Amino acid sequence: MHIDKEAFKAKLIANVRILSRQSVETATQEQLYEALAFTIRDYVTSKWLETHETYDRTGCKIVCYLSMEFLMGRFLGNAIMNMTMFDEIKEVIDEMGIDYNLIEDAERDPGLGNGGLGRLAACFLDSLSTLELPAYGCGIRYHYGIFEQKIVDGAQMELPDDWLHNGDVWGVRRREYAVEVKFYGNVVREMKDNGEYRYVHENYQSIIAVPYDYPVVGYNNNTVNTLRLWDAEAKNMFDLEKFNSGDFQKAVEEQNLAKALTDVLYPADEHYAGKELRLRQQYFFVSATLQRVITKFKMKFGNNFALLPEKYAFQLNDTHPSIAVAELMRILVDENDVAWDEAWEITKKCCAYTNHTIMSEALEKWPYDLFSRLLPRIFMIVEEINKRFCNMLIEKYGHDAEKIRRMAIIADGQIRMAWLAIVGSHSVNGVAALHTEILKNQELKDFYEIYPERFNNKTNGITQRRWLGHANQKLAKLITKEIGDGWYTDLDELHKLEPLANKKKFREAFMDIKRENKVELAQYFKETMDIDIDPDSIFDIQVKRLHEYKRQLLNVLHIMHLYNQLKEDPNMDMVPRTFIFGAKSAAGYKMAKLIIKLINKVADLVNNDPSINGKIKVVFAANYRVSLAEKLIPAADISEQISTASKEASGTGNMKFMLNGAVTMGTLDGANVEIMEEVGEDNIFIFGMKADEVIDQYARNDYNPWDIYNMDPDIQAVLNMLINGTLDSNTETFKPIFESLLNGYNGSRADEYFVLKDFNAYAKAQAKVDAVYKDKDKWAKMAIMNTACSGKFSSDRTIKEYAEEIWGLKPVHVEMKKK
Ligand code: KVW
Repeated sequence: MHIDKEAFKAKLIANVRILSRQSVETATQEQLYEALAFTIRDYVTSKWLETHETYDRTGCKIVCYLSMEFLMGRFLGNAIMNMTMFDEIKEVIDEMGIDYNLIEDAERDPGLGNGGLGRLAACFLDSLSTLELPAYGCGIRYHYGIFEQKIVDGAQMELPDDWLHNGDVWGVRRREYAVEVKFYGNVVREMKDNGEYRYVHENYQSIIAVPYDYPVVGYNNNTVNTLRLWDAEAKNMFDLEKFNSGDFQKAVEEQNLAKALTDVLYPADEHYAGKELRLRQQYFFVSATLQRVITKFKMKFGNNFALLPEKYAFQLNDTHPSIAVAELMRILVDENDVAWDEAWEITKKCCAYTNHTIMSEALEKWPYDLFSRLLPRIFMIVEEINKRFCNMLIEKYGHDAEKIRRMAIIADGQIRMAWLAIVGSHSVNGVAALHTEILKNQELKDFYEIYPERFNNKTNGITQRRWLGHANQKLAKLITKEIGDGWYTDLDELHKLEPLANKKKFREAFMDIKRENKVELAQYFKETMDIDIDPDSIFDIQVKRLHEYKRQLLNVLHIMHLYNQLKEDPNMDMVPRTFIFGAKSAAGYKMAKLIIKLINKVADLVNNDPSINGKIKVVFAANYRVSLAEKLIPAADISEQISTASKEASGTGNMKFMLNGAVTMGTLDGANVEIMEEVGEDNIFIFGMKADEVIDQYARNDYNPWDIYNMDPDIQAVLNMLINGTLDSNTETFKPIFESLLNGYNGSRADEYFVLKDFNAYAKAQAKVDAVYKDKDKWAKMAIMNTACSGKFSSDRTIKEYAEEIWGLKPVHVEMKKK
């Protein structure tokens, strides 16, 4: 988009003055950021208004992506890139003597999510806007995002993430769309005029849901969709009646209650804890979203609810918003007098559910009493859904009591949210081909048997705009120079790089950029951690949430093994390697925290031992988050994707690394399987057990890791380091890790994730990396092939599949009216 540079400059100067009472010369980076963001927001707003005017005028179908998490990353740079204003803005900023990068860095990184699931939601929104698909992201405006991680004496410390501290430039409070959400109380039955019953919720507590809208700018088009995040406010602060009647104290108390609701994101990834506040958050944003949608629907289309599935689709991001199934039934049946059967058909047509994990500890199962107390009417509706579903099962299977107990939505005093989501949706999808097969054949077999037509796969993707265009501007420029800029909206264009892998000049240019990115990262580590790393070493990176199944432990045990080898033979022939980790652990996940400590203690040992000649370095990059990922990933040579096969549903970090020319070291798990299909076996390092072997091994239950420990002196030496004082003078510190690997810990199986079973295969694959890297040409070809073959993993491809196969959603072109 072309801008009038002089007009832009004037607006920017005015905004610095209005917002901060400063001049460009005296303003801080934060103040300059705020002023620039406001200036850009003005351009965004014109398109935003036009987009919604178009949606209203055409009455088009809209998808609502319901998610507890949106890990958006910084807005400013992304908005500027997607508006294709970057070059001009950069020029203006340079002319004004301001360092553009410092301004971008002054933006707080809004961490309203834990990891892959929240980031996927953000990539999807970017693709929806770029593909001109009408969409809302619907979620919660947490006042505190994922905690800020500090490392103190090797251990993780959590600090609050006060992301709203400097204000909220991108959020627009929409007081006029506030809705009431009701909790607790009781339900009474009333006779309607026609002799039927109506159920009425009484004696409830109210919270007001107020939406804040954030713009989601499409790439090089006029579409600006909305991320709508709901905030909680107290009812009596709202309507001032109670206030005037003197109940000030009560109003303030209520305000505190309301505030608690949206105060903080639950920082546990793939872990269900059964906390009431979490269920309150879920119902709060789901109810607010659906109430608002139905109000809007009625304004546009009247009470013909049979039309609802043609106008709205609700995608449930995991089971977290699955209460939507019951809430939509409540709104239709109780509030709009739609008959149950009709409402049920409408609900199923509107809702679709995405499953992201088979990890049993992540399954949401709410205790009956908690659920019925908090949401008495919703509970009744779930009971009715369950009754009808079980009757259907009895009709189909006779009295196969075991099967019906397994499949019932309510059983063992719990409400199984995944079952509710499946029964109440027309689509159930997994997030990678392997994952979907495991769902169909194992975890959700019973449901696949009755509803085969509902099951489908949607392999995850990532947006190339943020993960290449913004994160790796040098590589983006080189690629555009060679093959044009079509890849911004059609990532398969990258295949045109394949023949260039055979051109020496291109290989050099490609690897020069990789080296520059490594130098920049080395500088960052020098500045922030005062650590020296060698840009000519292999950058081997594992960044993701800390989870036992993701096996950061396998990586660090292998580093300890390399260290032992170097101690024995300091002249061992190996390419120097820098192992980089980034990972947050849930605050209460003891084993994960201990693994973080282990990585840091190994780093202390290895980095401070001159006898190994700097051959290996270990860096734990604290506070891993989207903005740090944007620095790390472009500098990677090796991408560690080493989860126990069958456990990682998809992974999306794997795709970001591949796009940036890193080679995957991985198991055949999640989307790694499809990455190998795309890039070819020769351009990836695959090792270890396969998913079916893992599943069979669990079933046989005859694995004894002691056999490995006793037979393998290398593994024995490494494990002994955990308990012999090498790493920590307190020999008890890492004992739980030793225990969990050999005997099982806290009721888990011994080496539940097959770290020892896969160790040798991993070490061998890592030795192969070393050998291949020595051949510079060969490595460059592999790296280029990874970028060239990453087209499939664009979230544009994923979103097209959702739009066509699940939502029946068509693009709506937005045209700017001539001023
Ligand atoms: C609770 C999750 C936050 C709170 C998942 S599965 C479950 C959760 C649960 C998050 N996150 C991850 O989703 C990603 C996106 O589909 C997958 O790539 C990843 O494999 C999966 O672990």
